[in-house]
Amino acid sequence: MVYTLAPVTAPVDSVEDVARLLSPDGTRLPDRHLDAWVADVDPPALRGLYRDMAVLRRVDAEGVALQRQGQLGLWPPCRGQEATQIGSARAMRREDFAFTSYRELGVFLTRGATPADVVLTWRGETHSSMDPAQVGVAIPQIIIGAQTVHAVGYAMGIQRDGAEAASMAYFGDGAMSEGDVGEAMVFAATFAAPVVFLCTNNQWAISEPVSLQSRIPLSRRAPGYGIPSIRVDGNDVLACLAATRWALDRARTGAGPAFIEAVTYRMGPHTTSDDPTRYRDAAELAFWEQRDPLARVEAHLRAIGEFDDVFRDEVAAAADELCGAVRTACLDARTPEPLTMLDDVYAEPHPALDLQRERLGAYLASFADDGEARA
Ligand SMILES: Cc1ncc(C[n+]2csc(CCOP(=O)(O)OP(=O)(O)O)c2C)c(N)n1
Repeated sequence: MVYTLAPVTAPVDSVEDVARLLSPDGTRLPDRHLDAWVADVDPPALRGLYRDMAVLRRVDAEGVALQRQGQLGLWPPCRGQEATQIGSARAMRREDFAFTSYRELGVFLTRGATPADVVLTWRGETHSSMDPAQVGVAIPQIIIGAQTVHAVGYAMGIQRDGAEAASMAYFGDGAMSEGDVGEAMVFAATFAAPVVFLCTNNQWAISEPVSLQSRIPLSRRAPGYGIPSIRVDGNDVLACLAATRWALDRARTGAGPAFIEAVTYRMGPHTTSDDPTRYRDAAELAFWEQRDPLARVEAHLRAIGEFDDVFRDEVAAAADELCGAVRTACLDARTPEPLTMLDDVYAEPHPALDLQRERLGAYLASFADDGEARA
């Protein structure tokens, strides 16, 4: 008999209660579960992870700047979350497929999104600038948690195809309060779907702290669905890489879904429309500044003699180049003909869509300058 008459109702555990391989000061720590999954990560590979994170940070800052200059309608910054995004995305193979929210810029870049992909949607020029099949990432999801259901459906498809691949569902701590996520986890567990749930716990869902939404660490919810889980330091790129490799390997080899809670922090606002100083205090920000994901890899690389000015300049040049291309893609954007937005809705002709196209066409024509169209 299982008794749950006294469930845990203490507030969420400490953010330090996580599996980690790199401490905030850059010390390499052993971990009996994670070590084997990053045994191949030598100094060049670690430098590659640092480069990815540094480039991501710069491109993210460029997005904020472009929004502030009026070139983009909105931008959801991911500063602080670089290790979670790069570590997990680098664990994926080409044939795996990711379903993300709007904040996973690092996942898009890692999967090969182009500079135009990064900005055109936020500029309002297109519904989605990416071709999901090419990038291996579904179009960014704005509906909180909806992508988890899509990821499970895709994983069940993989399973039926007998393919050795997996899908990844990225979502935030706030999404854990959504029904979709619960449904996704029930289906994933029931069908042993090859899906990895990666919950980026960045402590806040806009102005609501995670402690309000969850009495227990989010990773502890997964076993209730029959899904194994791990809670890792989301600011530790090595731990994120290791945990995701573990989870993806399970999924690809038929052992079913896994859940990762990456404990991190959103350093900036929720989006460029938000003012976090209204709901967060400076001490909290200072606490997380000390746990910066890039600083700890740099400290570690310096300690082992792998970080010098040449490398720093090389990383800066790579970031400059990509930021330049992103800015050019933004400033050179051409607004497409309005009717083309209906082009890719269905693969085959559809009468309802034809009617919509006709009506929209007539509406647009009503703005024409010649009196004839207006009459
Ligand atoms: C179904 C749904 N409800 C509400 C919203 C409004 N909304 C946009 S972002 C957000 C907070 C999401 O927080 P979290 O899941 O922690 O992700 P984060 O933004 O922190 O990455 C909310 C409630 C939405 N987009 N979709």
